[in-house]
Amino acid sequence: MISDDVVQIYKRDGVVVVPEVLDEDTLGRVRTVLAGLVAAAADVTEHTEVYDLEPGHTSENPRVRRIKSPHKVHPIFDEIVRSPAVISILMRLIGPGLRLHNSKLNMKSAQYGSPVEWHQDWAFYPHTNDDLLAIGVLLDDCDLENGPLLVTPGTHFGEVWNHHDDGCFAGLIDPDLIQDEIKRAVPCSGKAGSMSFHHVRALHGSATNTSNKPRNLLLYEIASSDAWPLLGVKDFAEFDSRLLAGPSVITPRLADVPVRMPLPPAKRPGSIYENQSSAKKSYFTRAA
Ligand SMILES: O=C(O)CCC(=O)C(=O)O
Repeated sequence: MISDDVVQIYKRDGVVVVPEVLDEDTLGRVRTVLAGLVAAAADVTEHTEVYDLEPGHTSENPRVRRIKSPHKVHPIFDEIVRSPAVISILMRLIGPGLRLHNSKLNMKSAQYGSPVEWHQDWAFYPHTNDDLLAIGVLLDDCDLENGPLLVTPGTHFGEVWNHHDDGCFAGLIDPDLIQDEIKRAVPCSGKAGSMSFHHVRALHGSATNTSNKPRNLLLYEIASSDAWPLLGVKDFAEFDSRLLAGPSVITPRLADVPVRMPLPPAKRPGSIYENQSSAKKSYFTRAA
């Protein structure tokens, strides 16, 4: 599915976009499921296990910022991450053993979709080794206008920045500390159905969607199966149910990697948007 060149780009930059992996039929089915989920958000008034809501959400005008763990919400999201096309790419990048860590669907609706402040995923879920990545499935055509994921090449080899504010985890980096890296960030743009792959230590963020086009991004966090979460495994059967390829592993591989624990926990738990909202400084401008 991907050439050696694509694998080399991922290893060098810590980010690569593979064009149009998801077919039109699957895209259409996902959009129908998503429209149903957003309509059903009319019944909720606050964040739930499924919904993270945008500021300004009402039952007349439901505004969803994120569907949490969509693989638990509808089988189509599990089907996509287990599809032969996706598994074959993952095998080349971090295989052969693979485990789904989690999934999320960041909506970034036209005109107000919220930004995600600069961070490294590694600060949220450190593991025994860093063979982890996030897949970003573009559910809409995405360009500089509608708030693409921005990733800074090469940062996956560097430090893990402080993601704390006022003594607690806040899920973002003080933008003054990373001005040069922000300037070097590249957009993960492409046609709907394309997929970005970014390393768990790669610095990234994304701006408010002020355009008239939606930017829905389905994200899967994937670990090599010998990478174990440093925050622990609460339910081993559930942990193993997320294996995507290869056998169960009880001999984690320990690598010499920089780590910061996301503790004490965020003052505002629930989602990255909530975590980041407690910080004093932010980089991106929010919709009015
Ligand atoms: O939706 C985006 O553009 C950013 C996604 C992200 O980095 C996250 O949710 O952790």
